[in-house]
Amino acid sequence: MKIMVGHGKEGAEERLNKHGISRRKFMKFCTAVAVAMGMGPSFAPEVAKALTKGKKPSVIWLHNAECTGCSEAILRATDPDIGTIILDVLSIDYHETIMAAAGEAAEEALHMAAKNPDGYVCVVEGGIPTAMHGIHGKIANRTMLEINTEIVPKAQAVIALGTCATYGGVQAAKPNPTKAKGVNDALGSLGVNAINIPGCPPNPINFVGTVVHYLTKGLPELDDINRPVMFFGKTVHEQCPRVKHFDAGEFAPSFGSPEAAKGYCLYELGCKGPDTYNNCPTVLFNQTNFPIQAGHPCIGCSEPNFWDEMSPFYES
Ligand code: FSX
Ligand code: SF4
Ligand code: F3S
Repeated sequence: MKIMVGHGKEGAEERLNKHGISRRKFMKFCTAVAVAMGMGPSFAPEVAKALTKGKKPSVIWLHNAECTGCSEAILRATDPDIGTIILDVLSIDYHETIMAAAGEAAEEALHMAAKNPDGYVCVVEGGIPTAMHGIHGKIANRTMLEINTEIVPKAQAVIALGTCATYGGVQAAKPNPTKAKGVNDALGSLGVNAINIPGCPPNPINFVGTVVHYLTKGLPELDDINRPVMFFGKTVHEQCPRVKHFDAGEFAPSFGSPEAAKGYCLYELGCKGPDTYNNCPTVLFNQTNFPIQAGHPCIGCSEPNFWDEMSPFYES
């Protein structure tokens, strides 16, 4: 069972065209990915090639304790419709949110995908509840811990997508009654070493860029908490459009104030941009906006334990 966009003899361009993604839009997206990867616009044709040519990697996409915002961020992205591109580029053989199959047929799809002789890549969303042998999260009468323990260590590459899968996320906030953990924390003893793409939600471009890097150059360079340096090498603050006001000591005193509207720094309203590593200010969501540009302080959503360590969110 496949849930991807059709994979007949027609080329990827025709398929994407059918879904309203013109070559122009596709190349614009590839340029955005190339720039986010730090490769410059001239790498765009390589991105396009990686996304349209060659064998499609089989992907098993697991869901654990989460809000599903990570999948939503990809599937709801517009201009271009990144979801369509992802579904065309990867052979997503199991994904609980979007697969047509349910019940035993869905279970069968998981078993078949796990037996793929060519192997598979695993994308994991959500924290893994580990208390009481994982009893707090079950799918098809198996704990998420059991499913992840079976599927993730055998994958050729593992991407932990979102702050929940990378570091535990909201369900790992104190007192963390389910003992939810990120993938590497929960499964590291089994040899799992996932690439972490945090963010609540993560930026879809960071996910696509990681996939493109994996397809063209292998695993990307990671920092000490397994984040690709190309996306998480700088703080939000270093790249922030309000930083000149920070440097000038110009701080917005309240939300909706004339100073906030003029672009003054949101530090006194609780901004955690100086302590948060992510590329939101340059990559933007939907290539349009990000929290600080929209007038909301950064709450540090891509940092480990941000619910505990970055709160209270509206105090500096
Ligand atoms: Fe967590 Fe993702 Fe935040 Fe939500 O799957 S990173 S709660 S956007 O959905 O896991
Ligand atoms: Fe730094 Fe936040 Fe101020 Fe931007 S709004 S300059 S990230 S403190
Ligand atoms: Fe998250 Fe801060 Fe970016 S809250 S989306 S890391 S601006």
